[in-house]
Amino acid sequence: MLNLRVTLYLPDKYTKTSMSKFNVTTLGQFIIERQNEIPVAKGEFSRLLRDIGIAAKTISREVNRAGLAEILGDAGSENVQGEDQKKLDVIANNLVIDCLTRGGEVCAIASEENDEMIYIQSPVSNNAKYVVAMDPLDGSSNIDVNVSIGTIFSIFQRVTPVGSKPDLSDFFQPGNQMLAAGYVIYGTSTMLVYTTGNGVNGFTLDPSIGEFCLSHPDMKIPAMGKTYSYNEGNILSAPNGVKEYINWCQQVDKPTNRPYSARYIGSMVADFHRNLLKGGIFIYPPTAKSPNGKLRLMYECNPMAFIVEQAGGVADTGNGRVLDIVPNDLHQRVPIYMGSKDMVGQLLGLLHQ
Ligand code: AHM
Ligand code: MG
Repeated sequence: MLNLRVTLYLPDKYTKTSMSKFNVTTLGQFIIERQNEIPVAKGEFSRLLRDIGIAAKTISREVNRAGLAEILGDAGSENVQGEDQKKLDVIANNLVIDCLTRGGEVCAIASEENDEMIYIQSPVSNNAKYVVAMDPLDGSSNIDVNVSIGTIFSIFQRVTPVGSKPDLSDFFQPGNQMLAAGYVIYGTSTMLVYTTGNGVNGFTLDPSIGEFCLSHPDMKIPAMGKTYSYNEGNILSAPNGVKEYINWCQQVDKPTNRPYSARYIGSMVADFHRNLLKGGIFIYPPTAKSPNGKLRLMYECNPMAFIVEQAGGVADTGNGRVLDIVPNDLHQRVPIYMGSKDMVGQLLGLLHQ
């Protein structure tokens, strides 16, 4: 295995000794070190991950200067689901599409912001082996109020022959066929977390060198946590099992003698990230308004399900494993219960009784 490291030497004024050494592993170095774990064309796949990292850095820059650049607010258009598109949604979408198009490793993209599959029509991309499903800016209701938002992505190997025109069959693969998935959280710092099926690793953007640096190697979600992330405004139309579980969370008959805490940001990436680090459960069941749940399978639930499973957690629709669903629509919605293994297990037990 290659062992590439950037060694930064800081001048005297930053250090007690004359020279101090900081070893960091950048995302680019890590991808190359780990590319042998990928069973498919390694160099191309590494370049694709690198392109996503570049798009993430660019979106991070736009998110950070959003207020200054007057790009907050509505773009004046709607996406396929009839939701207002925020200006930053549109900017982020264009940035990722542009980055992946130029990179040449992807033949088609599915995005929350586009009704149809985006076919990248160029001789180079036609020969590409991968497709990407993404939510360029998740948690968009939080954009205008300076609360954490994120980008979510998943990568599949196409099933149509290389060189031919890609079609929806390339996307309608169950999540268990995913090659990689990840998210970027634009929070107090910007982090990129991803998996290729060999554990989960997190990288924090160091603005001083403009690189994602490995900060959270081999992330594992605790089997139990003390927080639940659920929009309790929907409790009246929730399945009985969810009502019972939330009621149980609020009781004090636990080893800690106190109820669990409710933590719901309204940005799934941010809620998921906290639960991944601290333990917890994220719940988005069917509601009166969204009888199939609100969150989209291909670019919201599947990538998070892959990550949480790789970290030792569980992701279920209440009717089975998220990753086993064969999609039939790019914007298909599913209920989701995911997070710490024991918490999700308890909720599923109540749903099935
Ligand atoms: P979005 O992709 O349009 O931002 O919608 C997805 C978001 C999730 O990030 C979040 O968990 C959920 O919608 C919040 O929905 P609600 O306000 O119904 O609780
Ligand atoms: Mg979203």
